Amino acid sequence: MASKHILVIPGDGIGQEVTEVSKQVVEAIGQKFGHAFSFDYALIGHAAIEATGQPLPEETIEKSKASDAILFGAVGHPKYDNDPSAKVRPEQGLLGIRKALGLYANLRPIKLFDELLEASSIKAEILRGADILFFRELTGDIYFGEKGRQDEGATAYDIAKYSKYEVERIARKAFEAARTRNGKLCSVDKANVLETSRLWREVVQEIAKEYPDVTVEHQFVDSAAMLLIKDPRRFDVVLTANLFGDILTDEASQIAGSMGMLASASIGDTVGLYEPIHGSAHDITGKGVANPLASVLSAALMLDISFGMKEESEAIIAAVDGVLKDGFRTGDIADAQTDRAKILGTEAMGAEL
Ligand code: GGG
Repeated sequence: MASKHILVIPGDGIGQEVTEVSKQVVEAIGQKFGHAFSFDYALIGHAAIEATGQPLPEETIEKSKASDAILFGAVGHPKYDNDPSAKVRPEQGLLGIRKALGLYANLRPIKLFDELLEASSIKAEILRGADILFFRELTGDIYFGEKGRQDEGATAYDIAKYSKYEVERIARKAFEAARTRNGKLCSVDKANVLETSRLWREVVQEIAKEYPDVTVEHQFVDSAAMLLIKDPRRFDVVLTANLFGDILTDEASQIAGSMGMLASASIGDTVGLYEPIHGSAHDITGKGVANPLASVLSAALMLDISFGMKEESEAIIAAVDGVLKDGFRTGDIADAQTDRAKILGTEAMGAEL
């Protein structure tokens, strides 16, 4: 019997609601397959600021390092969005934990369940069969460079920085994945304008020589953004930098029908962190209507990637497929054809799995 210790970091807003559902799904998998999963909790984001004054308490880092995997929710709170001068912010917790744990590769599968073809705002005939795996670099770029103000606050700057090493290690992960899929990789940058992107492209071209079986194309980010909507099936593995990956995957969530369907795995050389790509969504927090499936699919990634439990992971994906086939929907993935009686809240959707 495998024994795995999971740290649950629900964070803020709907993060708390959806993570509870995915934890219950992992417990059910434990019972069904005979695994002993133990759980602990830790604070991050606004919840941590309220309790400790810090968005990422030292205790959360220590518990993370002592765990076998992390099931993460979301961070954010509208009060900071309306106060741009706030020095302590929930998002610092998420960026900080990625940095502290060396989680440099963020895998974001854009998986379209057939039953949601009509829920997307993109035409079904363009979408059918779309299946993309994004590799978003997670610990560099403009997010982590020096930032500040000049001219008595009237000028602001954020410096984007990448080292050759940082690009190499994420590129290798993406090339390895492309090998196990369709042997196609698209690297997205802005090399016609940005120096960091020119380095990015040079390094990707260099690494590509180690993978002659992978066909590589380079796209500028503006063109990639357009092609994702126009012809999503042309993409397979997409490799990109931190900021571009953040933006493009929110856009790509529309291919899957909703942000509420997109899972992610953040990996590096130590413990993996698994989280839905959506944020804390305070507009729906406390209403019990959040879609828990992105978090549940993140738990499936955790079982597969961190624990090597492929069959268990596939059982979760099959359960998600099953509830969608049975016609159950949360509000974000319902369409005009949905039986109104089958529009469920967060907990009820979890109970159907
Ligand atoms: N679960 C994802 C989440 O909480 N997103 C909010 C956020 O601050 N995202 C910044 C980022 O992903 O870089």
